[in-house]
Amino acid sequence: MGDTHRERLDPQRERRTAVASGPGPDRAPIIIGGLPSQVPDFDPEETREWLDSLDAAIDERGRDRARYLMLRMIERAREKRVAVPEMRSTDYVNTIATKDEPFFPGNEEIERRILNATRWNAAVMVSRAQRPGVGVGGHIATFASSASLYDVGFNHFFRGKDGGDGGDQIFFQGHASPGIYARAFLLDRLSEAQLNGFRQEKSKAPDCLSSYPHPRSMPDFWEFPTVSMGLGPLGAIYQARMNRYMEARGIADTSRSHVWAFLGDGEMDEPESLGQLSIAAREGLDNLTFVVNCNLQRLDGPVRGNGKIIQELESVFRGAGWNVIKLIWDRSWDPLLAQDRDGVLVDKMNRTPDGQFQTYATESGAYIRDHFFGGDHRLRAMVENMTDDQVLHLGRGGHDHRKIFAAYAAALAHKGQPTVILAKTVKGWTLGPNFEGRNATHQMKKLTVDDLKRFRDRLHLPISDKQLEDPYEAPYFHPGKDSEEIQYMHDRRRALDGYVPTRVLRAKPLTLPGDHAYAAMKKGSGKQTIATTMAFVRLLKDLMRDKEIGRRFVLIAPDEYRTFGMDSFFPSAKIYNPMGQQYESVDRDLLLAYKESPTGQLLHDGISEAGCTASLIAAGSAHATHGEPLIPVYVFYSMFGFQRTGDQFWQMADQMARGFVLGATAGRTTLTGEGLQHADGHSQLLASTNPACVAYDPAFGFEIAHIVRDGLRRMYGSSPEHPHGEDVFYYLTVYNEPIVHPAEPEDVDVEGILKGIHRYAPGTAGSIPAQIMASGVALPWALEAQRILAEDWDVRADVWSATSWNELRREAVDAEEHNLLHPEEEPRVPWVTRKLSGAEGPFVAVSDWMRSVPDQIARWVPGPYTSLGADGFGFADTRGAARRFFHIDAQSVVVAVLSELAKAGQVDRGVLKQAIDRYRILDVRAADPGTMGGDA
Ligand SMILES: Cc1ncc(C[n+]2csc(CCOP(=O)(O)OP(=O)(O)O)c2C)c(N)n1
Ligand SMILES: [Mg+2]
Repeated sequence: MGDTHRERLDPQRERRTAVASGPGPDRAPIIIGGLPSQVPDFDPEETREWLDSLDAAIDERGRDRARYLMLRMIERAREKRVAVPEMRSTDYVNTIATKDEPFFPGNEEIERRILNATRWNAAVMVSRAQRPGVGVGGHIATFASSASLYDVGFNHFFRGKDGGDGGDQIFFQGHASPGIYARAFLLDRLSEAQLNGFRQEKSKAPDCLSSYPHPRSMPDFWEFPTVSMGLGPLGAIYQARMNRYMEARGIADTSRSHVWAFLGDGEMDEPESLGQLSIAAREGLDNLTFVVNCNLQRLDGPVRGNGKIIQELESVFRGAGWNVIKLIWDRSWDPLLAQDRDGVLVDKMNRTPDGQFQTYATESGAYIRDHFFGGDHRLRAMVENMTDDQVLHLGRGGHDHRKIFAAYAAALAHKGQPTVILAKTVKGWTLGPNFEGRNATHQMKKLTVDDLKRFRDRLHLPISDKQLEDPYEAPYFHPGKDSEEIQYMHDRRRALDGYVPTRVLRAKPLTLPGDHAYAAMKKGSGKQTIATTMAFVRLLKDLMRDKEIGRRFVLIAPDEYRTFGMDSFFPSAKIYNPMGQQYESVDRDLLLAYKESPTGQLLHDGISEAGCTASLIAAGSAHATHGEPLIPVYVFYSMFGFQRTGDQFWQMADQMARGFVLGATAGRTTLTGEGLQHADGHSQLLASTNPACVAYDPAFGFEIAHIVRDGLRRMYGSSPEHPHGEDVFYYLTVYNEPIVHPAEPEDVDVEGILKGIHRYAPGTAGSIPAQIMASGVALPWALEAQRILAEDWDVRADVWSATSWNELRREAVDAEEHNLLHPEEEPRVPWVTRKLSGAEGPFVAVSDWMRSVPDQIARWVPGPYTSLGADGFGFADTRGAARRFFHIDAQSVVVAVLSELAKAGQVDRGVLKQAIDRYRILDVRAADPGTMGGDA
């Protein structure tokens, strides 16, 4: 023990350990953690012998040789299942040894010709879109760098949907879209007119193409929107997980589906790109492959000029538990690496920063000979017999079909872990010296006549100089329908189950539950007080019991099931976990025990709203992806929905995903005690900015029932207008304040509930007419104001429940637009105007939202209109104090109504001061504190 201790303090030994972990002190350690310090050395003698051998190897053969031996030892130890710590990164060479590359089954010559035609057409399409008078932009250099990565996928791996299942799910790098269009053109999937309509979606409609992958713009083509950096990788992880979930729950056979995500190396800086890697490893998603196109550049310049992005990503992914395949060098390096006995070449590769490699990509063979190979006589000797041209063409792995094939095959064969392929490429590859590796290449869109000629020569295309005289009219190249190339492409796609990308709708409409499922909601809550959140959960329980659709519900929450009273689902529906529950749950004896199961229905994505939203999107588009509709119900703190993951909701809208999104704990004053960060007074407004989002702010259970029923009908039912349902999703804000839910009125106005407003309680006493509109949790305040107004001020106010300010506005805007364009027709009166016409007196709106929410309809209210709202930051206090502070409580509504009546001359102005004093409107302490509870 004492010896061991002394040894550890021995500086000589420290030095030797450091040397053993790398050839120089500047090298980062390759073993994380080193020796476990609490493990005693039982045989110091033997240890000493091993260390002496290592020292001898270093002294006699040098550090590089010693390092090699050490790495081999580690490798052997792993083979023999000795648990040595993971290495964080490996040498800057291909992970797959040349001898381990499988047979390449393709015809390289034909594939090269196909690729050349694709490269040309992609660039020409973008360049044409730059012609004077159009100038709509596009990207050339990105696809130029990743063209082979896609082509090998298309020719040998990506599965289409003709095999009876969902095929593969492929997330294409957004701004590589020109290449995907160019390939579809060769296959006659897109016409020349469509290519000419690139980025001119209205002016060239219907012959047009969207800038990036947008399913909403091209619903038969694109499946996954990706161009908002970071959302593609995040979405791909959860798509792979959703595939597993659907399989485990017996909803679809996804066993042959593989998820491919093509990503940029710059894109990996987004927190969304890397933030959820661990879930993919934890759940063993070997149905997922990331291909990171490491062209070493982002938009402005190098991704890691002074460092090495491939090495950095290798560490990150490996640390997260992924299988990492580095694809750095093409086959022309193989003979050089084979000669590299001293490791000088690998060492040079290891030490050269990315910024320098980028410069090599722009330089001559002579420069590379001098600068890369020049520093060491052994390196110089390696290229002695090569011409400058040969040195120049020592290429990168991401452009070598055979090596790409080997990497993809290895990724598919790898079991138990997701794989990332880090493929090194040159940005702008084959586009010539003005593009390749240039810092500005990302945004360069115009090819000059000289660029075009060089490019044509490089691609060996039979296009004459004359055809290139006007660079904006450069012709597309198609080798002919019957050519060997095109036949080859079709053959390959036939063998791989059809064309990709393809989006199809083949889900059958669901048989939706009838009245019985909603019966309980109709009855109200009797004497019991429950929050609207709980009312929704009760309805959900009833719907989940339905034989037809019950199993299609996918519940999603970010570690908040308990907050929302949904822990009651734990023992029955269970939490999805592919590993099941390998421990005895601490609460196993309780009725509501925590229960994980491989067939669980609930998704518990941890505290990750981004992860949950990605699950929501994958589930909500399963009707298209796999032909099996799922009904996701995602419940979250309303503050952390649109505000935190608004871009993903936009992605959801683009992907035309459907489902129910529940902003629970809504309202700026309703979640007592939480304060500034939690008090949501604006998510309805944010929701209004999303064109696919149908948002409601219901007050009572019976309203929720009608809204959910209609949502199911619109999204999952079939109508002549929408045989496959509508591409919308529902946002409902629900609150945590317990109230008594009334039974549904006999003459309930269902149309009003669904369109956005219904008269819930006409005034019955008082003589001066007025109108109060309220939504959500504010309904009881309005009813209380109605009572006070009648009793104290002889005012007869009708109370309206505004279930959707957003929908009212949307309809009115449509009507206005119609009127603008059809002056000859009888003007359409917005529905809200019609609905409110005939209502007497001024209108006062109140809600737990900022005023902008009800103000959305101001233009169309037929009469004087004002609103009360919770503008500003929320804070922690009692509900009563908060509502008095914002002047949205019942007494404040009374004062507001009187104020409007005074303006109209219907009451004396003098009563206003009286009312303010009587209710102590300016004193937050005078307010009834209201009910308690509701923290999280
Ligand atoms: C969230 C987001 N921020 C910024 C952009 C703008 N943008 C488009 S491409 C790009 C650079 C991409 O670099 P990289 O990921 O390395 O892709 P490459 O083109 O090099 O393959 C940027 C910043 C975006 N599309 N999304
Ligand atoms: Mg890049």
